[in-house]
Amino acid sequence: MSGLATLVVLAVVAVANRPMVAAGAEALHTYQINRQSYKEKYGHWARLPVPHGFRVNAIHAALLHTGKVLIIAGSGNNKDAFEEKSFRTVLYDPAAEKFTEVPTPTDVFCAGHTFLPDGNLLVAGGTKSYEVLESEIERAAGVMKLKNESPDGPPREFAKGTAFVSAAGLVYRTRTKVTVPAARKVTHGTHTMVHAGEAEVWVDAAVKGDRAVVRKPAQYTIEGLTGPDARNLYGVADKITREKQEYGGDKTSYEFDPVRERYVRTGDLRDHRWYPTLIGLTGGDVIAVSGLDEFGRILPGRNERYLTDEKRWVAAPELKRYFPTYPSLHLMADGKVFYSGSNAGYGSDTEGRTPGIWDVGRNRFREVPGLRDPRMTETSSSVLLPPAQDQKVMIFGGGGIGDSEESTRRTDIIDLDQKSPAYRPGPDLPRPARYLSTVLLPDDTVLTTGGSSGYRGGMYRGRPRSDLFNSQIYQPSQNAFVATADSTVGRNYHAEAILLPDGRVITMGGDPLYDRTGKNAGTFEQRIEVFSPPYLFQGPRPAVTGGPAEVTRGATARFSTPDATRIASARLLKPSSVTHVTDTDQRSVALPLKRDARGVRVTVPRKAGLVPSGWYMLFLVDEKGVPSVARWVRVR
Ligand SMILES: [Cu+2]
Repeated sequence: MSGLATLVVLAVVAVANRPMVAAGAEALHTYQINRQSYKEKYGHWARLPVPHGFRVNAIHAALLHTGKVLIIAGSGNNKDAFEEKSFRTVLYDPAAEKFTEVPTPTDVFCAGHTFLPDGNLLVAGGTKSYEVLESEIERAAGVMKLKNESPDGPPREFAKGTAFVSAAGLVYRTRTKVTVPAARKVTHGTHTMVHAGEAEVWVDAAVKGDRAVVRKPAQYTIEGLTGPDARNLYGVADKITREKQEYGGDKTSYEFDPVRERYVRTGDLRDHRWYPTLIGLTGGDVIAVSGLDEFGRILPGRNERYLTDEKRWVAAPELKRYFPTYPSLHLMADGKVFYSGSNAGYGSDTEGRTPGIWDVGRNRFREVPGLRDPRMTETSSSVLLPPAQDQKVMIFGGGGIGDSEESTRRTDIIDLDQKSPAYRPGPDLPRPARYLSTVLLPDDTVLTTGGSSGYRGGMYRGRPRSDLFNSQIYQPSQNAFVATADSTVGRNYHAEAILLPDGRVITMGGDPLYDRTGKNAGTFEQRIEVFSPPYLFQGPRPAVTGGPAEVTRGATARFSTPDATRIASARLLKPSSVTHVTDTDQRSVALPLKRDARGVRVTVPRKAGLVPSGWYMLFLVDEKGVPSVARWVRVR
């Protein structure tokens, strides 16, 4: 054989062998991760087969006390779906491995949610309008404040398309109909003041282009009004421009009923809210905090309260406090609310970003020091570490404000029981991460999975994609992370992970800005994975075979188990309700226990701040850290 021929043959062999080598490595990897010894140490990931008709953009997820996972898309961050009014919600039953569709009346995309004491999921706010990018805006637009100075007569209604005219004679038409109330007469001693009635509405310039742009506050007359009406009714607008229009919030509110499996309308929110956080307080009421209003402006600290018994929202001026959107709030044992500093989405880059303890009874806020990388709290996640009695909160990763490319490996931990609580350094994450999902496990550890180093899975340090496939378990007793098996699906923005009653963790969602090449628009990740932690590969699991369906705070209760002799701990895990790395529900409460021959007697803590009323998963955990399948228990 000539030298040249040999070279050619070698080249052919090399080319032919490359895929075989790759296939061989792949086969070896598949063999490795499926070995029992590997699963015992690192756990196991599996794809969940999802029938085609049930694939949705998982924006929100919650575990209902029926054991089913509520997966809410609404319009799913898809403008076409929004315009077609195609709003989706899917229920997944992990026990029966079945999906069902739930009718979704309005666009709950980017609402806030939290569980109520009876197990209903309160879902409030959502999307009234989609964002419009600057490049798509042909006509100058803005928010017109319509004023009515006449105290006489009924509210005045103006049809969609009503024309407001500037001093320069330019015309702006209303996008919707609008109703403005009459002025109010207020008497101070001998003086009577008139407070004009006000209402706001979007207006668009009648002409295209920059000619209709107004950058300064100005007054506008309403076409067609005569006599006193022309004096009493007019518009004022801060600016009418061709700037980007943010998503607008909605004010509808529902209780999702897990038994009837449907949305039940409640009273509306007082303010429209997009990206609000909902958190239950010790008395059973809920507060809604932050959000963008119907015109895409962040609410300047106007929060409100849901009266759970009356199923309606009321203004809460006594709780006025500014937070960025989707602030991460955790209910403390004493009924105060801890703001970890985590948040997602929108807000001032200076105000409302410092973590602290919010005394909602007196509306006082005490900032806490010590958080490292304080400018990287956006899209970080935080959890109340298990058990809740320790009153420790841990914050994980996070990114710079807005579409910043930066992110951090930092974790910090704060002990809220200390006299002067301060964040202290925790162990670094293996990689810088934002949008990390954090899930409390029944053995007092925390699984962290998914996320990306760059903004929405995109560019990070020169690479076009930055999804993270490494998962790890934080062990509070060691103050360290232990690596687990890698996930196989990248999950960044709009992703969730939830503990299932059988002890596995379901992960879904992911909304990358770009595709693999980093050049074209990304597509929403609709695949679902399920992680079986190492504790599921350690041999037989303890079982809970009987016990009450309801327990009372401060009381004891007996649960039967054939494995009583090896039960080491009992935990009540409050099911997750999570969106945008924000979950005010998830918590794990330790139950002191006494064993007898055929069961355990547990004591439920007395404080509602530790064990808020609601449905919980009771897990019995053996000496090796192996949990039972959960039994659902309602705490009153
Ligand atoms: Cu969002």
